[in-house]
Order: sequence, then C-alpha cells, then structure tokens
Amino acid sequence: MSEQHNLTYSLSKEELFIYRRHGYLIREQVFGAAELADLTDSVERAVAAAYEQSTRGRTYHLDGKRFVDIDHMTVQFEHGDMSETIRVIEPAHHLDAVLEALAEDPRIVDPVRSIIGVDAVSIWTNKLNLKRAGEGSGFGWHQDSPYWVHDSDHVDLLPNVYLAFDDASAENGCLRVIDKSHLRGCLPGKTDGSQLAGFFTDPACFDEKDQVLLEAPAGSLVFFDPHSIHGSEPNRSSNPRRAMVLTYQPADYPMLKTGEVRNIG
Ligand SMILES: O=C(O)CCC(=O)C(=O)O
Repeated sequence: MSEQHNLTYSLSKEELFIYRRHGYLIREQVFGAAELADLTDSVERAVAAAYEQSTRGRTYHLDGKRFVDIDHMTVQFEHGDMSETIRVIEPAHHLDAVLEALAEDPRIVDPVRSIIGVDAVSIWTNKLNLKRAGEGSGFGWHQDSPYWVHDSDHVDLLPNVYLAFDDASAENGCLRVIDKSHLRGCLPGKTDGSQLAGFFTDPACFDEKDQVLLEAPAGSLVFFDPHSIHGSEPNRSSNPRRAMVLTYQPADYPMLKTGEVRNIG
C-alpha cells in the first residue's frame, strides 16, 4: 500500500483493477455506528422536509406511479394505491446539513477521484432510496448511462457510490449488479409499450445468472460503473433498507437536475 493511500481514501491499484474488471467494488463498514446514527437522523429529517415540500409540487404519474417535482427535486412515492410513503428523493443532499457534508466526505470522494482519474470532481446527482420495511418496492434491471446520456457528454465518467445506512441482505432488497455488464456500454431498453420501458435494460442483453448480490453491513460503500446493469428486489423483511447513491463527475460541470456547478472542496 503506498504512502499516498495511507493518507487518503484513494483506491489501491488492486481495488481499481477489481472495479474496472467487474464494474463494482465494495468497501465494508467505512462509516461507524455513531456516524450512522447521525446519518439516519439526517435522512429522516430530509424525508420529512421533502414530504412537506411535495404538498406544493407538480404531481404526475408514469405507469401509474406517483412522482412530484418540486423546483429541481423529484420525489417518487411507493406504488401502492395512494401511498404516502416516499420511495426516492433526487437530489437530496441539499435537504439537510449532514447530507451536504456527506457529499464532500473524503471516504466517498477520494475513491471517486481514483476512478475518474482526476484531482477535482463535482456532484452529478444523488438519490435517497428508502425501501421501508415490508413495503419498499424493487428497482428493475437497468443501466444509469442510457438515462443520463441525453444530459451529459461524458457519461463514462459518472461513477456511483452507494452508501448502505442499514444492513443490506437478500431479504430486505440489497443492491444487485450484473457482473462485467459495464464493459458493453449503453444497451437498448425494453420495448413493452409502458411509459418507463426504455429505462429498463432489454432482458435479451444479459443473463440474470450473472447477478451478484451486494449484501453488506450498514456503513458499507459500493462503487459501481454508470454502465453496470443493476437493480434490486422489494424489501420483504421487517427491517428498513435505506441507502444514498451519490454520483460524481469531473469538476466544473453542471449537476443533472439543477444545472448548478457543485465542485467538491
Ligand atoms: O437502491 C437500489 O436498490 C437500486 C438503486 C438504483 O437502481 C438507482 O438508484 O439507480
């Protein structure tokens, strides 16, 4: 391990090799119990703020699912009839000071610098994916790149960092990735006639047998490539599966939804 690696949280050569080969990498228990307690309090404050703001947002439905746009933020609700449970908030870092600080945390940002191969990065987007106990819905298999390619000319340079706020298991719907799928670039979407079809990867393009379950204790980080096919099952357990997915890009580029430039540091 180099002196540089001891001083920072950059990925080692071996870690970078694994990330590039497989399209993902796990670092377990990077955040400790006391930090996770602060972070989950912050997540719940952010959810309460987003819920309050959603009452004055613009509501629309896609494939029967409820979305609300409030300025540059989108809130998605759970799919059950009239559910008032928030499923996803994007972006979310601005909703609470602890999440603002998290977006700048070197344990998240230094590895991203190694992956992109630059010293300076900026925020592309981030999401709170909440998956509440017993009702949190799954995410169909998809790549992020086909969704982002319309708004970014450097879609290869948008690595994701998934932070698990709770222990993530098969039962509560942990993140899953299709091993090495990132090597194939942007793949075609489904064509089943639904409004969101194009966001989900055509099942003929991959084999579910290649999926890897990213079961990991709370506080772990999963770094994954914008071209990696990923998704997750519903939360069928009595434990929450809350997570934040933070996505970065080289410095000086605007954020996905707000158009604001948010350089780190
Ligand atoms: O949180 C998950 O399980 C999946 C997240 C995801 O697919 C996404 O945010 O694009």
